[in-house]
Amino acid sequence: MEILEKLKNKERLSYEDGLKLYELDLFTLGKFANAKRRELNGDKVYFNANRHINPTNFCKDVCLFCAFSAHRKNAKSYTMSHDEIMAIVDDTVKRDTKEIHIVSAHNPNVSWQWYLEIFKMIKDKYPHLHIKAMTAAEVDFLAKNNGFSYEEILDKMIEYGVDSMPGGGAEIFDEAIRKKVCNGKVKSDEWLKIHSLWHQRGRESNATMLFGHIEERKHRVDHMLRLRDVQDMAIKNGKGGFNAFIPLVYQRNNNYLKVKKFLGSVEILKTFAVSRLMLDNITHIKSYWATSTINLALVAQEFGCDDLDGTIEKETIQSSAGAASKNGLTMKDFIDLIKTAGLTPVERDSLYNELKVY
Ligand code: V47
Repeated sequence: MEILEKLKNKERLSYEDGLKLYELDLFTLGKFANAKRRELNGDKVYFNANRHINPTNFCKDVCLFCAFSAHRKNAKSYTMSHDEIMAIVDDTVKRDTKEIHIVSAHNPNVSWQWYLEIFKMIKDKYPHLHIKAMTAAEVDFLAKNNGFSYEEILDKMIEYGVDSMPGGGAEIFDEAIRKKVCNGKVKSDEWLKIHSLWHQRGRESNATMLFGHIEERKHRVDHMLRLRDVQDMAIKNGKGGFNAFIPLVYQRNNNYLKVKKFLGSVEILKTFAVSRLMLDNITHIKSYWATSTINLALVAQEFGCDDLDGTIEKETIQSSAGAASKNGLTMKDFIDLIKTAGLTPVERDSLYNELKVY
């Protein structure tokens, strides 16, 4: 079979190959994905000590899959004061948190300074904390809402202390599906352009894909290939790039998306494995435990993934839609679970420098 030959020869895979990968049985596919994972990351499972903060849920956009933003089903809108945000940071640093992951809704009632001064305030007090903040959807919103170019917003982010960008807002790049699930939000080519501009500034970011809703396999493969092209460009330029690809499993509660058929574990694992093989130029594939459950996230470590994300402490976006991630996990949980799975726990920083191998 031609696809098996290509896998054995470690050839770069095309769109058609991506679809053929899905046709393989899970164990054949998993064997190749695991081999690639071991070639890149050995038997290490990465995680970090992080804290998620979502400063506001008031959003001008209505994404049908979202249960986090304030809308009819979740009428309670909030916007934190900077003091409230700082109190969370003051508390979390006591537990030796290394990364603050900040994602907000697109709130037209606050200024661009309100968004960006959060980062400056944290950096001034805790210069050692890594700030992973501003999805490309937020960059697009701040730019369009305030008459700035993407370049101007990205430069301001650097000035105010953002270290790296999270992968949110990518959803699914196929324009027809995107229009159905999140019409009005940052467009696919804009999302890709924003990350590319960030990479040109020598900076690193992540990339997500929301799957298991109304998209099909072909849309997932297309999504991966658009990211692979952007990463090729970063590598060619010798600057910045994507650290990790994060396939987010769609959570079904409290939102407006009418999904008839939900994915089973086999299709979820296949998607992790396909992404490991298609994205030959992105070193890490994260099975984000909040959306895949910690149990499947651990199994996924044998199917191409090498990262679980972090302790999180408090999670709002996915848990609003039904995920069991509200209160995070402890470092001890991670270490014990990874060891029990027969793999090597590695605490990393946000850019995948190894801090401690257990
Ligand atoms: O883009 C919204 C997703 C994302 C649902 O970069 C949902 O390290 C599942 O991007 N079911 C934001 N997902 C979170 C995000 C992220 C998470 C963890 C790590 C990183 C990283 C980034 O949350 C959004 C959207 O795709 N989301 N609603 C839902 N119902």
